Amino acid sequence: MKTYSLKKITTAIALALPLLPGGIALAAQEMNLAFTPPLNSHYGDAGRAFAEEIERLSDGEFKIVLQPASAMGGERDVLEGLQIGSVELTLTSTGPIGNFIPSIYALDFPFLFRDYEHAHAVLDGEIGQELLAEFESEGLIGLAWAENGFRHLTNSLRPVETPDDLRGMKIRTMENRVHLETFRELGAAPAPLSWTEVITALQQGTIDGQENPTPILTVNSIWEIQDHLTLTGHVYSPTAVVMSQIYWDGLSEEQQGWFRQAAQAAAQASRESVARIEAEGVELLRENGMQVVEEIDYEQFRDAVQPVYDRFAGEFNGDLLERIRNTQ
Ligand code: EAX
Repeated sequence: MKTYSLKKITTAIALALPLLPGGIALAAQEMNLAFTPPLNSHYGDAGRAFAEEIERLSDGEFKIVLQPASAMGGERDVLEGLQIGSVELTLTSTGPIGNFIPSIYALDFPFLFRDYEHAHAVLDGEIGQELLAEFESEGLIGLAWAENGFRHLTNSLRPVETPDDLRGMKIRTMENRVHLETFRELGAAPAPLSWTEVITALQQGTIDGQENPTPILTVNSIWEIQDHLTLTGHVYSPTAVVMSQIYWDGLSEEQQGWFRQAAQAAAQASRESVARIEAEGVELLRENGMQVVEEIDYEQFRDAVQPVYDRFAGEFNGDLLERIRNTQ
């Protein structure tokens, strides 16, 4: 006889109860939405938009509990949590996703996206939907592409204008093979670390620098532990809105439609938030004492990372990289 995990039984009951005759008002089905940045961030804005939209569409049948600031662990831990059903939903960068779904690494190649319009055209188009569909092979449901932003480099040693300035610098990267190789090719000494360990590692000097979009730099007051900012824009960082397949399978088709719609609202809110924060972000970082290198020798950086394309394009679906480049 087929056995059902307690988690599956309680989920089934919780989802079936509102259907009871006599319209007994029952407690909303609570679901956690975990992410690493704090609540007052572009991720918090996305999470709030998601929560409001799902409660509106479900007429209060579902209640989203926001779990910011790595309350449920780093991005990789949380993705594993979704796979076993200990977490329902997450907003995560693509940092650790390639380890689960290798084709997602295509989004992590350096200097691949020209600007935000290009990134949105790719992610909102055929390619973005194809990649979201691949999540299911890992017990995850890719609902939508929200935004983290173009990543820039910070460090506590010296201004970085050329790859030579990076030589030997201990740079934290996300737990991502393409990012690791990118900084190795740029001459740095990259160290893959979960975001949950970065601030302490910078404070203790075990790493000299890190790279993140402006909204992550400002919300974490990075000027307190980093002196130099270089606007490299070396990688576009999307944020995936992901649900545990265990919970997804317990939803009706109508309810699944609500979660997709709420994920779209989260994506839109995050893009608006990133644009708003970026409008004043660099000035805020400068006002707080960071030395800012606005212009890099782009060709030098682009040439230095060419081996990453040569090495990985074969492994991570090189055609996809071509299709991304050709997307208008
Ligand atoms: O998703 O780990 C990172 O640097 C990410 O940009 C951060 O966790 C937000």
